[in-house]
Amino acid sequence: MVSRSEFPPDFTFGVATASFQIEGAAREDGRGQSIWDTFCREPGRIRDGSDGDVACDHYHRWEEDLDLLRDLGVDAYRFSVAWPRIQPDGRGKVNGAGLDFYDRLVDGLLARGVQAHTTLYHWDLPQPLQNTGGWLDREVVGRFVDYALVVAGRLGDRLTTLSTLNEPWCASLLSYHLGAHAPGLRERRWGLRAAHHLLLAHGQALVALRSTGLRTPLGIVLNLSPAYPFSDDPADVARTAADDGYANRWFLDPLLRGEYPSDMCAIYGDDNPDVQDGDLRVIQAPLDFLGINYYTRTLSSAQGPQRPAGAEFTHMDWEVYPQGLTELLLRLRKDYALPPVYIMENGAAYPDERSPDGQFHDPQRVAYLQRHLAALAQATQGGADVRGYFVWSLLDNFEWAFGYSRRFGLFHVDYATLQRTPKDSARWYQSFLKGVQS
Ligand code: IFM
Repeated sequence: MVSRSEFPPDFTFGVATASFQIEGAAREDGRGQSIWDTFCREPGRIRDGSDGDVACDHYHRWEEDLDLLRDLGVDAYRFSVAWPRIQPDGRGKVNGAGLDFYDRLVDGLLARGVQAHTTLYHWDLPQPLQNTGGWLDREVVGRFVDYALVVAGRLGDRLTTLSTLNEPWCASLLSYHLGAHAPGLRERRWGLRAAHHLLLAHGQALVALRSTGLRTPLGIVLNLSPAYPFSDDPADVARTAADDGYANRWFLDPLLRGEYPSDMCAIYGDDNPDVQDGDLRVIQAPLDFLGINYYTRTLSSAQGPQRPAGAEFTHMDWEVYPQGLTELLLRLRKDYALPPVYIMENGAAYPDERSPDGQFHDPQRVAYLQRHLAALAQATQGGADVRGYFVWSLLDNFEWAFGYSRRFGLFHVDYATLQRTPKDSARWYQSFLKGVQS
């Protein structure tokens, strides 16, 4: 049981999406190619062999999608801007048609009484920048700052928040070390170098945006997965600290303390990134807010991550562990000087099927959302300064290396017809937002 009244009256509730996952229109109106267009063409990278060429066709159906948001009754919508629509070459010439699209989108949101929360980079790097090394090349930092200034210059006056990066862990370690995301490289030192350049790009963009007099609150969004020891065996406990360092502290510490965690630097040895004088001061530029994406925890052991017996798992094979959200928020409050927090993503994939009555009944997703909202309410009552919560996602969409085989949406998307159908979870969220107790 959770109700809206357990949250402060000005708490923001929304839903989130990202450009590559929903827009489609991959070659229209001057959009350039991104690293994900390339990655999708490489055999074996995407589980169902799909790509983002059409996705949910949001680029053409954005008005219909904004009507869904309005009817859902959300306060806010979080979306990302596709850098290749704004600068097809990743540098220099700005594509006016790309900027116009987001300009219309923001105006369309405001006309429907929905706040706009924008992310500048949700992983679709222009391919021309990858051709010169992508995030391995320090030069990209300056290109990101230029891009950030262009977008903020056009949209900034109407945005409620502006985030530089979504989940730099995914854009660096998952992509350059573990090889699961574009560009699919597999060297730890590359993952760490990419992470450093992403953090530097974030910090430099913050400094540059503030120097323009922009008043929009600025932040970054991290995916955090708290690590718990499988047992009290010292080897499991040591692995827990290392997993936490790899996934969480490697990003939290430089952003909020101006240093990389020394235990992890000792583990990484020669793989540590080249940190130049002044880099960490820039990375530590004050945040107006910290965005957190929470889905699950890690259960760490010396043998690798464990699956707890008797636990529930989503279609991503992620454990459903709501109390991890409460504990994470309370721990962060204790360990860091935290700015206000937004939960920028939380949600669950389940293999939704249309029932004989034509509807999508998704009780597991409803329960997942209820339980995580209750965990969040508990954290705020325990003193965590959280200002908003966004469900991932408005629509079923392109789930990266899983293609279209994982559905996170409140609205089902039929990829043959592109028809959107509300699932029970959409109706549940709508009544939660209206204040109905459930
Ligand atoms: O779909 C992704 C999103 O792009 C980033 N955060 C996690 C989601 C689910 O995997």
